[in-house]
Amino acid sequence: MKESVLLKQENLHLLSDKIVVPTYDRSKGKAGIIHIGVGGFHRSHEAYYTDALMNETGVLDWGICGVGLREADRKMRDILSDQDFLYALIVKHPDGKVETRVIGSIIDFMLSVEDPIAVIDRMAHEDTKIVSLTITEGGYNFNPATGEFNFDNPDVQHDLANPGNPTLVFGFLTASLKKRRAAGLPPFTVQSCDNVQHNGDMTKKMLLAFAGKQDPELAEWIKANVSFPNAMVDRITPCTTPTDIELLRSDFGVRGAWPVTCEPFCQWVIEDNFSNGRPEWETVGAQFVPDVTPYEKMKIRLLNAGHSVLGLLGSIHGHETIDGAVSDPLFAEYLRAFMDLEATPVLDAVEGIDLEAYKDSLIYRFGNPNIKDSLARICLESSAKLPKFLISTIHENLAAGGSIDYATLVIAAWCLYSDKGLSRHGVEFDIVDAMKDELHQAAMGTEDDVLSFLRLEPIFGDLANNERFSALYSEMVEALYEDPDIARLMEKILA
Ligand code: CS2
Repeated sequence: MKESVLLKQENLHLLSDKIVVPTYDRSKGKAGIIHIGVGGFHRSHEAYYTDALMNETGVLDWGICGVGLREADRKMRDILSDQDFLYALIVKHPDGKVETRVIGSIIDFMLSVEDPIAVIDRMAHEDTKIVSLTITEGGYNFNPATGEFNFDNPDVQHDLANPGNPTLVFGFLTASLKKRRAAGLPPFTVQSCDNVQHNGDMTKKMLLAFAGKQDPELAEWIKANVSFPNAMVDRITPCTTPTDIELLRSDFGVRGAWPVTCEPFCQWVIEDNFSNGRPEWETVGAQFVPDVTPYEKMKIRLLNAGHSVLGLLGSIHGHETIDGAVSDPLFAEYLRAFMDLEATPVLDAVEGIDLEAYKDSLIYRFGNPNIKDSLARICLESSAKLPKFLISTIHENLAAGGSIDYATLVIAAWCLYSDKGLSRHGVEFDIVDAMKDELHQAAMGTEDDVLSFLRLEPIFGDLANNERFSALYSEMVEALYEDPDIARLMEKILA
């Protein structure tokens, strides 16, 4: 067997020439960006764009220092630091072609659980121009039904009482911005890269709520001086599996402990609103626009919601991956009908985008047989995702008198999923959700009170009191509890 090469800076020249490697001098890179939440998506998206920019232009001011705020980030930090912060990005095309590049834009990584002060100091350093975030939908700490900051969270209480020793992102942003202001430095831009509509506005609102409680005068300064560009981000990035690590070794001769696999498609639409300069990401394909609203709504309500439709219905049916579900004609037809009849009527037109073509492209992307995106990943943290991805569409269709059948079945399926935790064949789901217990408790009440699940007000708002919705939902839940053959109900809706 041919020997494989350990992924390290000093070994880059030994790699096969079919792998794209950083051509810039990483040792001279400055960390202009601090990124909180280095997971697969950050590594296939912002870090990829930044690496491509550094390769293309040789600019060195926009290196990335990763930051992990949770103990669970230690593994990523340890693996990346053993590899000089390099990792392989494996892009898998639908026709089987695989491209690999080594990403070099991450040049450092810090864990706040080891040294919170060092993280605050790094964020307050004059080289830091942007603090970007992928903290997942749940990380914004808002109550989805009211949209307000959740002060009941014990970690928030801790951070308010301990400004020098925070645990959550808002505590770190507040402490470091305070330091910058005291030092007379310009503030960094806070750039959200999560699937939250108006992600910049949302981050600003949450940060101002937190900082306003801790230091009202500082909150005023943040409000007046810090930019929070809204952005739409897109690249399907499944969880890394042992097969990816093996493919990297067998087909590319590289030993890397935590590569990232993703689809070829990549999109980043950003509002051009930065407090302290920005990389020229447009050189490598990002789009800067004055208003990102229509793009983000389109993506969240079609792509992310489409994923959730396949994720929950598909899990109950016994599918395991997105490509598996969408290659089942019933699921493909149902998905398209949901998009056409429920999601599209409440979307705004996007200049320059043909929605029909966009939907076709989503179905094509979902069908990529080499991206084995698991339904378990899609169903992760549904309580933070569904209010934005799907329930908002239901609310808007209720207000407009539009169709709600397709989405309502997904909510009924979510109730069964949370209650029994089993597919119709009895396969157990591994449910990961910050609200797992509440979801389970509420769903368990269904047999006594059919609307029990809907009474989770932070998720559903007042849907339980909406007669049209609750009547339809009750009928579907009853049918599903009687016989979890979800395909039968899908066919009925399609008929
Ligand atoms: C997915 C997203 O988390 C989810 O439910 O829909 O991670 C999706 O794959 C990305 O937003 C694609 O850009």
